[in-house]
Amino acid sequence: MALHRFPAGFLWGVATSAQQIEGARNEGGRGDSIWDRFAAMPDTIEDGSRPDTTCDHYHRWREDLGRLRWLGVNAYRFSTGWSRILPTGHGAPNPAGLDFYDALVDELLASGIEPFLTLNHWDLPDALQQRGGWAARETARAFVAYAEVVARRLGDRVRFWTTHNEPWCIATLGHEEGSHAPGRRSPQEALRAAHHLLVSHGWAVEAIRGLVPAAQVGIVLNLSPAWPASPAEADRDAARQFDGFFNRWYLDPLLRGRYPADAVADRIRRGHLASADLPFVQDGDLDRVRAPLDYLGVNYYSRTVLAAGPDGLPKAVPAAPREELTEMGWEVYPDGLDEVLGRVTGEYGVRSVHITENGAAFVDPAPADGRIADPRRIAYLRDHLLAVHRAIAAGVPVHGYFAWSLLDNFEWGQGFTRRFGLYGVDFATGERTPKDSAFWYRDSIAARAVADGPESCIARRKP
Ligand code: IFM
Repeated sequence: MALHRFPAGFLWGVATSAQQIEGARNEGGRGDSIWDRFAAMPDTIEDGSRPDTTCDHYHRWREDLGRLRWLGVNAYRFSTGWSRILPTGHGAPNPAGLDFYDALVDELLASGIEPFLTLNHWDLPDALQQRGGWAARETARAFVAYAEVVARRLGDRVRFWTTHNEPWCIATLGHEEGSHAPGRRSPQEALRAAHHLLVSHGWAVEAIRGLVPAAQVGIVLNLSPAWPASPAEADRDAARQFDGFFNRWYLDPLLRGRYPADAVADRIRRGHLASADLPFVQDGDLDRVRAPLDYLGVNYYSRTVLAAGPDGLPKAVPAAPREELTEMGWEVYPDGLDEVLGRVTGEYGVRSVHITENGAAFVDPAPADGRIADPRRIAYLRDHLLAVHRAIAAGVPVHGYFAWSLLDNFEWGQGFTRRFGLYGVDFATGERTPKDSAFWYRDSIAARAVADGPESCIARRKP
């Protein structure tokens, strides 16, 4: 067994998001978000649940902070609830909403924990959705106004700022597939939404830098290497198509100032665009979108293996036996993290990366003796941290790692059926129980190192 030490100054964190943990839907002046409305619609959430109370972090935040201190993290990634701060999306901010995050930030700093703040983790105020949501350019302006409100209040203490979390999910799951809020099914709206997210990112970077000169500003993308299911030309093209819309549709505008031509051509072929003249892009937009990033946040969970469907469209296929999948159906594939890191820094020239989410949902047993045994989650976290360590040793500038997630929480369309937490949560009582992975992570953080072991050697598979 060898111990793999991480550099001094590395950020060891955990991540959460407001809608998934806070609850207190109607308290403290909060307005509804699109997820409150979506979850109240029939057949939208797998277990019919709603995020109204979820982990009740709004009331239990001080004890949750104690958990962060116990873990020994030196950074905490959280999001500010947009509809808690701007209940109607516009106008005067809600003082109680701002006070909540103000106190959280103060307490984090007093505990020696760096706040790593995300502005948009999917909880668009429902009032803005009623005016068109992300498909409307106006929402991009509303986002910048919100960013300014938060930066004015917290910019004297918060150094790390993230504009959006996983814009692909908002655009594609929310506007094309309809499985996420706001539940739209229009590829054309999805393309508009993606662009408005990107342009609002660029505008917000500038606004935040204007208000907080020392800010480190970035965006968080969920990236997944696209592998063809076979060497057949059709499968290789399926992988290219998937990569074009999942990864490059965001990486290219942000880092090169243009949309990927082949992916634009795919959308024209599918009838989602009339021509390569993208109607939603206005003069100067792409220059703003490519505003230099202080860091890129990478959320990595798995690779995606693609075959050509009967219609020629990419179809994700299972790439591993059931026992190598998490409860999300995602293959455990740590080598993909090396691949993503190599790509963003090599091909795209990113100079600083934080792994802003990485973790796994597994079925956990009931607590016994005050803890929950979760060996598969430990193995998952360890093997991905070892991938990060390999990347750093190879010279890749990775500066932080945030385990997803501190607590079991509201997993969007899957409700409370998928558990990612280092702490188990009994959603009936709010009681939290540490999992063995929490103890393991705490020990690793204390040692600033991760130990490998015979069982950590995941075979390097090819499909
Ligand atoms: O729970 C989500 C999170 O909100 C965004 N990234 C993926 C996680 C697991 O699905």
